[in-house]
Amino acid sequence: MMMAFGLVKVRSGTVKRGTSNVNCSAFCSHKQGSKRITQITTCRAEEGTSLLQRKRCDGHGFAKGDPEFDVTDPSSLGETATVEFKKRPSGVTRYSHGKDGKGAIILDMQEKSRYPGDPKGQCALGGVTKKMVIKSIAGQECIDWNFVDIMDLFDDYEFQPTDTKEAKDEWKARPRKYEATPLPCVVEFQECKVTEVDDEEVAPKIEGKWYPRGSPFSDDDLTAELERVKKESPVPGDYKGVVYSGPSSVDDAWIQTFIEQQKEGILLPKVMAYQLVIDTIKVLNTEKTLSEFEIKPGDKFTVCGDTHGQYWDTMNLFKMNGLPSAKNPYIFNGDFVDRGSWGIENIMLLYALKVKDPSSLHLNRGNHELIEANMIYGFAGECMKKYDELLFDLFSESFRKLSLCHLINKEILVVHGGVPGPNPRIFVPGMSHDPSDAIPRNAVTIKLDEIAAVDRETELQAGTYKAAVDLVEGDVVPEAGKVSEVRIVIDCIWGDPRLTNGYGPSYRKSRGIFMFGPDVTEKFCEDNGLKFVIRSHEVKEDGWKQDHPQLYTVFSAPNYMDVGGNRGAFLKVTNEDGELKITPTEFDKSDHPDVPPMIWQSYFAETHPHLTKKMKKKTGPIYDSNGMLVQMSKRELEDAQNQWVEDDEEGDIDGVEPGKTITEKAHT
Ligand SMILES: [Mn+2]
Repeated sequence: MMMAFGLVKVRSGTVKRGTSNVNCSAFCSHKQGSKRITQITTCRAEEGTSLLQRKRCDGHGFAKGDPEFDVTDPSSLGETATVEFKKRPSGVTRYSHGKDGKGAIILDMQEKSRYPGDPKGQCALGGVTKKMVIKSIAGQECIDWNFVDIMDLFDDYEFQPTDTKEAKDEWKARPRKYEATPLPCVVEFQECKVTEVDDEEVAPKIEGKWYPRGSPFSDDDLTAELERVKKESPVPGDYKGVVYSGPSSVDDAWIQTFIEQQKEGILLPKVMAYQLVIDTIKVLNTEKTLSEFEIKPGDKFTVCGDTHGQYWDTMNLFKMNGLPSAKNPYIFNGDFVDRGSWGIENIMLLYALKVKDPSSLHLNRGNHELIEANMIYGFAGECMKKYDELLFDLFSESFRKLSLCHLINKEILVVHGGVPGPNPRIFVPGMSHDPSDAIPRNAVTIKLDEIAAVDRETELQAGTYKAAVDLVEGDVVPEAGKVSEVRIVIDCIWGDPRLTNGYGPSYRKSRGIFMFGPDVTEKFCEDNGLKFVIRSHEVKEDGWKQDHPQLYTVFSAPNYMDVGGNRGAFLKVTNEDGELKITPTEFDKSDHPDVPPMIWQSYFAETHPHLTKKMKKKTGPIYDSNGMLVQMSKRELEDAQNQWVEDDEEGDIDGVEPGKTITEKAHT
């Protein structure tokens, strides 16, 4: 029996929410040299125009919450104002565009002349006001042109002192249809009716499109899905691989054959894949948020870190250290999928081993066992390409049932990210990792039984993180020791250690995730009677690191993303006459077929544009968390721009209330 969960219960709508969705998103790909760039943006431009304009060097362009207007509708237009400009800039600090990327409206401007001859006072003196659109430039009617063309023709911008020479050169060299109009020039502006956009509005679901399933599967649901797939997708006649017909069909020989066939690209047929995931759900159902097991004197177990779809490295790890068995038990500490391009192969092998013998392979949930991450970093796309959308929903269900941590001999806690801390921690966004950045308001250690009591079956989304650091209204200092379940979940799967004492904001996401110092680890271990904490979640040069005297990191994806240059590692824990000892083993990358990481991300973006607003390629200059431009060389800028980044400013999963976890607990 499951309990009503978490955020919905704890927060019940009284919390100040973070950002939410805009009304729609545009999606566009274009060629840049031989490289195909795919951009996701939230502007309402027609395809190919004015994408991510807010990041233009001139600072103009559409941003979330900008009003809507339609310059092609004459009834929305009013009085005009005409100004002769003798200098640039005009004093307008931000233009945005309207429907279909057309028109240029003034959203911000200097509203007075600060001294005689102030060029930035030209607009204000000429009677131009906010919410006017540009009607014509030097006699050229352009009111309904594409935004970028109007901007290029008027050329009304100024470089910021922080703009690099490279950024300026690149900006000047951008392709443009119109050169800047020579000065002096006469520009006509016209009033325009606008519709203000409700920033908190939840995007309506689009009929006929796939959305992640927001409710759990009952036993009957699972049976019905399996029956459906049996009918719709019988095993192909030419399938030559292992047969999965339930946990008892898996033995050592089955596993060996399965490993080999996946290497050859032979996946389990759909109906068997469904059955394996469903059986895994049933096994995980019987496990706990905090699972425990015992290592007897003379015995050992192995802790592995992130494997991230690097199937060839996982196979190598098993080759080195043996397959899981009663005498050789393992914990895989989360992040099995995403990024690497063999997430399905990796997780299917782990799930087959899990159902074969649940007590010889233990699994923890990582931050990549979340729908939010899987829709950004590839696994959703991979699953849909190799199987289908419903199987992805089943995977998500299985991920929600994974343990958050494992406790070994009551002495070692294994958790993906970090140790949970008090709530709230005051967090000043964008500051350095200074201990005073985040001050525990109540210095109470979270106890293991509190972690064990957390209902782990939840999904987090962008707004959840922010909501988890916002204070509940009227509850400035919560009762000592009371920490929301969602806070514990976030800390367990997202936290990172740091070298200095105290807590600080993490470099991950914009807010709501913390780093913790050696003093935090020490106190957590002392108050919980622990000897060590083992976590993963961060790439380390040698595949492992003793970050704090009582805290180890282990990471098992060598040459992470094909470029990390790091080794992988696993940690062997042995019981020597009652004393637990930790010994690392490092290993190098394995060769794999010539398929780069992250290929499934683009596939998901192409097939599910309505869900891809949260991922984008960085374009234009790079800003830090304070919104300041980061100075970097052209090379560094190119590298930075070539990375997919999570747009966590852009909020939550479509159709779900911002900040809420998406799983509604319908079970009784
Ligand atoms: Mn991780």
